[in-house]
Amino acid sequence: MSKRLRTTLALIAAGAAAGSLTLFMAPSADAATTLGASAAASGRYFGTAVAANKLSDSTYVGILNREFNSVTPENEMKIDATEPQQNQFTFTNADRIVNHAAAQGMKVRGHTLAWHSQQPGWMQSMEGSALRSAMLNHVTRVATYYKGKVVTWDVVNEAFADSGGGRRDSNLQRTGNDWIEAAFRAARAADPGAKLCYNDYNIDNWTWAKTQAVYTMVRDFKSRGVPIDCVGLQSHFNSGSPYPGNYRTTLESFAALGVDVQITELDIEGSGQTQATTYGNVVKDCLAVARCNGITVWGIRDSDSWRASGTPLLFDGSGNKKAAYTATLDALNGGTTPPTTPPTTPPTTPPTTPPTSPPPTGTGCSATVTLNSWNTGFTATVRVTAGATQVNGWAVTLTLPSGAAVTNTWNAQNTGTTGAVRFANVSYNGRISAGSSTEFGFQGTGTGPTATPTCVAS
Ligand code: G2I
Repeated sequence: MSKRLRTTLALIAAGAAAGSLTLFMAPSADAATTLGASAAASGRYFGTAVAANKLSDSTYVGILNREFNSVTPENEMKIDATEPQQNQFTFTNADRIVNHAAAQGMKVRGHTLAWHSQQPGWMQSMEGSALRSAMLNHVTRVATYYKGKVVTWDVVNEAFADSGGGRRDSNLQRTGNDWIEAAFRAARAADPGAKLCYNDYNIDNWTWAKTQAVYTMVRDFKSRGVPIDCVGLQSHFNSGSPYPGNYRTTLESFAALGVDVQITELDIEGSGQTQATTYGNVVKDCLAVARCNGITVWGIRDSDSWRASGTPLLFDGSGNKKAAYTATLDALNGGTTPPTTPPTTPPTTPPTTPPTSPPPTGTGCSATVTLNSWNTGFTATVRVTAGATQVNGWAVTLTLPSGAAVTNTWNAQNTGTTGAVRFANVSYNGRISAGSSTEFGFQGTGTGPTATPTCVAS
């Protein structure tokens, strides 16, 4: 080999190595590819409600362990579950969730210590000072049992009326207006290390009387030194209670009182891109507020939801990621989804850049492939270009040689991994204006595709 050729090859190899370095240096590959790790990259958590009786469902647990780093027992820490008979406490089901979370390194949100609903029969029939004592005893006993294990408690849940800006009538409210602060003081005394939240629904819209009433209470608590650390916005959205355009204002306003804000029971009824866009907006609003430090969705698959018919969650009934999932993940990652896994074997041959399809003509779209190959695998960068009119969605089909297989894809969703593999746009890159381009990529084993790709626009 001539010296000149050797030098040229060395330079190309260096360039290839440098090219692959950007992949290796992609900020913590995991941080970009799961909800929990992506949220953790900005110091937040991403959680879900969990039902103890589903911990034997392998699909459910697989998604739980992969995607989430916080859990809220959906029903197992409620008063009827933990104190079914007065002064007889049962933590079996709650412990199953807490132990699972501990084994997986997940945080636990405790839900909930004092609530007008899901009271055991003995409590429902109590009133006055006997009820006040029983409630404080419950708060103390449960918070003490979980001391050091529950990071954040929903101390009081849903204490405000839906309209009118006042308290909800309940047996607890009738023990005296100070029942809420009494519950917070008891929780602080029992577990001084836990964050203490007031949690409610329909406090998302800043202009609503209920939101203002909770805001006024929190401001009063802070001014008088009542121990409160956070406000939980349940954020159950549907057509009757839609995501409000002033949601970020609400988060900012509560945070400005000196408390954290958490989105505690998020679900959004709907489907497709409309639902996905709303999920993305909720996440962006939280990320825009420094003290919005975590988001919990109220279940994993649509079929796990208390509103299953409204398909309000991030995974479908089979456990597949929905468009809402992608929009949520993208928003957590600041709008883009970088490559998921760097190549495990560094490139050993120079990259080739053969355009494999003609430049755009007329309507529709076209695609070109750039391959970066090594002896056992390749990465492919595919450039999708719109023709003379805007494209609103696209799908590129590439045929892989025999023996080759796609191992991961970024900025597109693939169908199939061998032979003719179809790559469709994801939520944020379907629209390409006339003559413009977008890129996606994938990694594979074996030899990369050399046949001309086809691109279909929609
Ligand atoms: O209603 C949605 C949520 C509103 N905010 C407070 C949350 O605690 C509440 O969660 C829901 C659970 O998702 C449901 O699973 O709370 C409901 C009432 O506590 C839960 O429903 C109950 C049913 O009413 C019971 O009949 C059933 O035994 O779930 C129980 C366990 O499956």
